Amino acid sequence: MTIAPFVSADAIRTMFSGAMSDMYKSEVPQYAALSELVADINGEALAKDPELETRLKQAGEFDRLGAERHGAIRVGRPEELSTIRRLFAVMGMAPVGYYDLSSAGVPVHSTAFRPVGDEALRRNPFRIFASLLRLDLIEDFELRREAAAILARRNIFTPRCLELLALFEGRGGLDEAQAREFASEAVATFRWRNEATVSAEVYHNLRDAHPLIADVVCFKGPHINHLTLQTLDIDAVQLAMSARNMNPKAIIEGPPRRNRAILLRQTSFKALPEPIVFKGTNGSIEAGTHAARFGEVEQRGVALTAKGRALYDRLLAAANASVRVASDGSNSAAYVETLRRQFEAFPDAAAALRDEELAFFRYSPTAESLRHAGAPSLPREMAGLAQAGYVRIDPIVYEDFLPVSAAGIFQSNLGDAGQRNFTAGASRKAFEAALGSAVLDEMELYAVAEARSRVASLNALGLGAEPERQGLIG
Ligand code: OOG
Ligand code: NI
Repeated sequence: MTIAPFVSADAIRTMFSGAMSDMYKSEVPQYAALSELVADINGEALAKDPELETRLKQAGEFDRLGAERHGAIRVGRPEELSTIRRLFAVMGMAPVGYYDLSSAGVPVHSTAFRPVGDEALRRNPFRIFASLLRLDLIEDFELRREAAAILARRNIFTPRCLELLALFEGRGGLDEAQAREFASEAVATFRWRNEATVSAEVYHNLRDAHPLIADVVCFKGPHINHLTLQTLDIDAVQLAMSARNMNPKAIIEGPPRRNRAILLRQTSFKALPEPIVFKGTNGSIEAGTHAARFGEVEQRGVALTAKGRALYDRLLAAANASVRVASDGSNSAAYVETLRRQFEAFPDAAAALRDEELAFFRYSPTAESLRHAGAPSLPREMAGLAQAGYVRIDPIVYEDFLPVSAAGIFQSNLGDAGQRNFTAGASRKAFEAALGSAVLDEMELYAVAEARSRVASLNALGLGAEPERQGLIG
């Protein structure tokens, strides 16, 4: 008997993200329309800037411009989250970062499942933002008990999905046919089902406690609530969505438009009301609607160091304190202007971002310098090499999410009724206990990626490692 070889985690991730994309485009036609709009705008951006195509090709981005960069799900029980962790492990996605959304009035805490290695990220950076409902934040004891009882009755995974998961864990891999089947069984967990598992009355009671609670508790599974495309010009997408009556969010979340993009900018069209049916009495049904699902676009920039991030957080908080964005978008121009002014304090040139240690960069030897590897004429250390053009310095892309942005995205999809105050605060330990593992520290991942690239560059040039950086590389 011959044994078929295992498929790589990167390949399974790509099967999964492709299947999710097909499913979501057919479930939410306005998302398919957004994807065409984004393709047009990306085409225009490429036509305007002849060097952009070369840069994207160098970064391995060009061929997958139209592919999704992330999606988001919300689960209800700790056991659901831990199985989700195992599921994404098959696809080479590990939990990175802890996001407390309760301080922004959303009763969940979250992580991002994503690839972590440079190579895996280059192959397919698809991520899933995964939130766990915090029933402990429902004040009404009876309602909390009822929500927990409803959630306890459901099983969000297909039996075959669990079987293949066990097979993977037992044998350490899946062959091609198993991998394809696994991807499609995994996607089934996240499909839309229009039947609520509860009556209209229970739904509305939960909705009144918080719209997100109804979204998580009242359905058979954690439907994917959005997918996110990459755009080369997010400001153009925002304008085009308005022009086409696609009901965009009031503002683009994140930093303002800049020469040197930092972190992450995101916008979306708001969740569309969809027809659902509630359980009626004696097996009857009752018609209703539920709005949870939307489409998003993102544009990523360089990852910031702790120092850069502190500056970002301070400037963003100052802008938010001076203009509170109205959900109808009536004062968004004032907000955009305030944000722009605040961020004048954030250096907008690569050299300044580096010199002030505000952002992370990747170092690589140029083809020319490799020809001189080991030559005594080469400068001995990085600063000299960089100055003489012997190493290339590229920004390390921010691969994670932003809690303030995420809160804005949740809120614009929950309506004004989505605003609440929760005082319980972050609960990372409880989240990790539910997850069944610790979450990785994103700052450390970026610091290690930068340090490794420096050491690898020096080694390639025959210059040995920089001793003071070695401590970072485990
Ligand atoms: C997740 C919102 C967070 C993002 O892009 O920041 C998110 C959700 O609505 O479930 O996806
Ligand atoms: Ni998102």
